[in-house]
Amino acid sequence: MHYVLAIDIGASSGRHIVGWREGSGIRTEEVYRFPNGITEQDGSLTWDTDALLFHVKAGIDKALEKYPSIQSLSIDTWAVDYVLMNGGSPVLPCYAYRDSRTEAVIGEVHEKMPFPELYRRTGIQYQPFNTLYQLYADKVSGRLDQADGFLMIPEYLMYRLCGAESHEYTNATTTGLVSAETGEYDPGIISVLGLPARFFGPLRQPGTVIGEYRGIRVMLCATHDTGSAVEGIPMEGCQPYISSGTWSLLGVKTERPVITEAGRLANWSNEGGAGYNRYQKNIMGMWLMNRLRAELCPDRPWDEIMAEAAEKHFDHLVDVNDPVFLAPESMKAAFDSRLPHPPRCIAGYFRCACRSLADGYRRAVEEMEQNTGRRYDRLYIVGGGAKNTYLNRLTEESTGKQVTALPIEATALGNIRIQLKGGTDT
Ligand code: LFR
Repeated sequence: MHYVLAIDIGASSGRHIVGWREGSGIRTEEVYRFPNGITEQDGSLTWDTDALLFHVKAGIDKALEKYPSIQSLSIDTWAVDYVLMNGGSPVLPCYAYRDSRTEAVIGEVHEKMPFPELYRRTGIQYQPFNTLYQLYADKVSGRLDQADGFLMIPEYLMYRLCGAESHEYTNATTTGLVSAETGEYDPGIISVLGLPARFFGPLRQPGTVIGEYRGIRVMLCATHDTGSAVEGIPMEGCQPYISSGTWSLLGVKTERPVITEAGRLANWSNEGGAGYNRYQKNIMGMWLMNRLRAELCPDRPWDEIMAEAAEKHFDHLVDVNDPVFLAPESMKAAFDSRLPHPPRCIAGYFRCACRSLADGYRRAVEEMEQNTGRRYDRLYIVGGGAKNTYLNRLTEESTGKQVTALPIEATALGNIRIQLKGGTDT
């Protein structure tokens, strides 16, 4: 049997899932799961890369105990964040994208290259945390002077397993530095921003084998988790999807990037997929509800919270993509600051979050249809958020699309699927 191991790490947890073909489908078994989260260090938000590496290795040990003949493994994580490298060693800390250090430099970046020009070249949405702003902040602080390169988080973890430094295409697109035309780093942007050219080598495609760890081939999947998630959706044709986790990524596969003025103004992104373009929008997602729950009712089961939310009478909405929700100290206070009056009970906040999300999905679907010039009748929802039946119902009502909610580990499945297709060697 051809067994492969997907290591899928999200902002709040990671998992090791073994996969293999059976009949015409793919079978999977989760063998290891571990927590992840942002760590506060000297007033900054960071990732604990040592803890991640520890769990990556512990999970591989576990997987090998049960499946000693695993042939390949691959790691995907959230996008945009990276580890600076110097002579093969990390230059820490590894900042988390919700840290606010980029705020001070965004204006300067846009003075050097205005956002419309960045968008024309890359097709990548504006997010204050995009890698180009983070690298520029490192340049301004002098941190880049201590580094000879950078690796995105999954690349860093795989480097620590097999010793090969590689740069993978799907995740690279989220840096905001990759040309939509060539699919390689855009030297024009890099030189205008004064970033070191030596940091930006050629990109490798998902499916490339880069090395070996304990006899297992280390292969690149779509190392951006959303890239793997889209590959993991069992979809007929090209229908819209929402990959619903910490973020809700709503989009559709297209052959080529769609770069228009309307798309730029509504902040649509063109991110790399496993052989196609992902025309996609970031919507704040389960983050809103996860933070509300952690703050207001950490011990209450989700189904109870949602059942109560569905019955309340609080119908005000917020704009879920308002930056106030990105990293607030109190999520409740963030909602209060955007509502005419606070909900009278805790469930009211969750009702407001769900209805506002569904409304955000509606607007995004309308924009997507306008910008691509196509109409769609279905909407696939995958990932942990697909379990929220109340939100699924609201989404179906607000978008008018037939919702197919698949509470599957689409990201791990996509990671596995790419590995099973077989690898090309570097
Ligand atoms: C989802 C995701 C999104 C990206 C965000 C930050 O996990 O990868 O696609 O915009 O995290 O990296």
